[in-house]
Order: sequence, then structure tokens, then C-alpha cells
Amino acid sequence: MKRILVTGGAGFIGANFVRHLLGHSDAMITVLDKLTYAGNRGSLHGLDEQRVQLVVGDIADANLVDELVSYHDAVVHFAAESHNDNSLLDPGRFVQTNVLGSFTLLEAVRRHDVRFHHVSTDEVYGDLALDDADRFTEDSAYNPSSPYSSTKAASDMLVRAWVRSYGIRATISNCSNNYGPFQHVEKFIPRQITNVLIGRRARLYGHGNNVRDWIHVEDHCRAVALILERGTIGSTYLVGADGERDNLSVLQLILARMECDPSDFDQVIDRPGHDLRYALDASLLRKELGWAPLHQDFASGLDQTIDWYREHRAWWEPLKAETERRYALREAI
Ligand code: NAD
Ligand code: TDX
Repeated sequence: MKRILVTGGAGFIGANFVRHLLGHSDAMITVLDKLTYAGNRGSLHGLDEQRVQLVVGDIADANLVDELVSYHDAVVHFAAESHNDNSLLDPGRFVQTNVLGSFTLLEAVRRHDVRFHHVSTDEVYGDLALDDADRFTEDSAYNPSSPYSSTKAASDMLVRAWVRSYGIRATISNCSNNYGPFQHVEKFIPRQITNVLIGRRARLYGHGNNVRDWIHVEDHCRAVALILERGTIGSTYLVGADGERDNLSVLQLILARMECDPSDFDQVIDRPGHDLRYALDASLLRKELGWAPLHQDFASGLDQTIDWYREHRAWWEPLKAETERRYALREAI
């Protein structure tokens, strides 16, 4: 596969995926990214300009998308509005990008018969009870809770229908919570790390009992590359690394690794409709494609992530004040 169009490649996971492709293939890469508040040119700085080109544009721009898709061999679709808290305040742009933008890409890959991989989330399955032994599988029923997860669920459904009705060559992956370098400071782990780095107190929603299934972003990128190369057309793969942890434990681990008092945080108003627990079973990906996570030790993955934010203040500092201003409005409601 030679020419790959990566949508959302200036975002957190997309930028890590571009780096993965550069290091593990000889692909030529075009990034299509609108550079919303979440996109960052700086995440692509220093990459080989002979192999990576950034096109600033919207995935819902049908003419631009048609032209770009026409000369690529594959599209890997990361672009999305990705933050649950924002989706509660302004759901319209989630429908616009996640649903209509995905539709626009599907129509273009249909016209040009281009391989498509859709990057989605475990949140489409809703949540699990805290005391439940179950985990999500590819056969779990869709039951999204938030405007964000419902628009991701809608886009998954479009992909499935385009495979069945039009025979497009597509796969889907639904991954659990990612952590690692280049993640926007609005998200849980980088928000707490950067709060400590600027001398603010960390912020926990409610009591912190909610459970997330953490995976290092590099392991997610390796899974996407594998599915793109060897996945069965029409299939859905869950991507997760058996990393269930409750939010309070994650926060206390961050504080401990940063040599802070583990009680040095504020409990703030909980997220409305806050999903209780995500947990997923990645057996299909492991068995069919032989994938396994390389980052098995969460504490050391967290240490590397903390070091990355310590060493890249120029990347995140310009985002921090505006992000915390938005959170202050939320906490004042
Ligand atoms: P992100 O918010 O960091 O990045 C999203 C990128 O998409 C940004 O660069 C943004 O500028 C771009 N974008 C937004 N709207 C666009 C539009 N209309 N046209 C073109 N570009 C646009 O998100 P992320 O965390 O990197 O997530 C990437 C994908 O992975 C999303 O589809 C998300 O649903 C999925 N996902 C994320 C996680 C996670 O833990 N972060 C887990 C599972 C799945
Ligand atoms: O300051 C905070 N305090 C807090 O306790 C923030 C920002 C979050 N939280 C909690 C809410 C969640 O239970 O931490 C948990 C993780 O929150 P987020 O980082 O916002 O992630 P989440 O809502 O779980 O969704 C993430 O994983 C699935 C990504 O943002 C999605 O794009 C992905 O699909």
C-alpha cells in the first residue's frame, strides 16, 4: 500500500499513527485535517516532508475529499470531534463532523474503490456495571450514552451499510481509552499531568469510581496498521489491552509518580450521564491477526507520558489556559 490518506492526522492518535507508518512502512502519507482546536501542526513538526504532506481542510468538504481520495490507495479515518464533555455543550459539530464527514468520505471511497479503515471507540456499546464480570465483544449491542458516542455509533453503522450495500472495502476498529504523547490537555491524563506541572490542583469528576480500559496509543496504532494490512474486509475488531482502572487509582498513580501528595486533588461536579465502566475483549484481534500490546506496564507508560509533557511544554502550554477556562465555565454550572 503506497499512498495513504490519514484524516485527523494532526490530532492525538492520528499524529502517532503517521509516525508509526513512517517508521514501519514506505508509505507516502497525506494528512487531511481541519486543524480545529484539537489539531496541532506542531504534532507533525520534524517529520520527513518528502513522505508527509498536510492538507488543511474539512472531511465534510465533498469536492476536496473526492479529489484527495481519487489518488490514494487507502484512507485511515481518525478525524472526529472526540471529547465527551464538549459534546454535551455543543452536539451539533459532532453530528456535522462525525456523521456527515464520515458519510462524505464513504461516498468518495465508494466512487473510487479505495480501501477504508474507520477508527472508532468502545463507547458505542454504552457502559457496563462496576460489579459486572462482562466485557464488550464485537457482538455486543450498540447502546451509546453521549452525543459523542452516538455520533460515532452512527458513523460505524454507515460504514457497515456501505460495505453491505455497495461492497466498499472497509474495516472498523473500536478501541478503548488511549494515553501517551500528543494528547490534548482537555483529556483526563494529560489534564492532570499538566495541572501538576503548572501548580494547579488535579480535578476528579465525582468520586472517581468510573472505570476506563487504558491502552497506550502506540499499541492502538500498531493494531490499526495491522488491520489495514491484513484485516478481513467487512469486519469489526475491538482493540484493548486489558487495562481496566478506576479514575481515582489513575489519578493517585499520576500524583505519586509526580511526587505529589496522593490526596492533592479536588473533586468537581460529575459529568452528566457519565458512563460507569468500559472493558473490552480483544480476543479476535489477538487470535486472527496475532496482535498483542507491547506496553504492558501502565506505571512505566505513565512515567514516559509524564516525561513527554515535562519535555514538551511549548507544545501544550498555549492550549492550557483556554482549556481550563472552558472547564471553569463547566464547573460553574
Ligand atoms: P483528537 O481530538 O485529538 O483529534 C481529532 C483530529 O481531527 C484533530 O486533529 C482535528 O483537527 C481533526 N478534525 C476534527 N474535525 C475535523 C473535520 N471536520 N475535518 C478534518 N479534520 C477534523 O482525537 P483523538 O483522540 O486523536 O481520536 C482520533 C479518533 O480515534 C477519533 O475518531 C476518536 O473517536 C477515536 N478514538 C479515540 C480514543 C481516545 O482515547 N482518544 C479511543 C477510541 C477511539
Ligand atoms: O478532568 C477530568 N476529570 C475526570 O475525572 C476529566 C477531563 C475526565 N475525568 C474522567 C471522566 C472519565 O471517566 O476521566 C475519565 C476519562 O475522561 P476523558 O479523558 O474525557 O475520556 P472518555 O470520556 O473516557 O473518552 C475517551 O475515551 C474514548 C476519549 O476522549 C474518546 O475520544 C474515546 O472514544
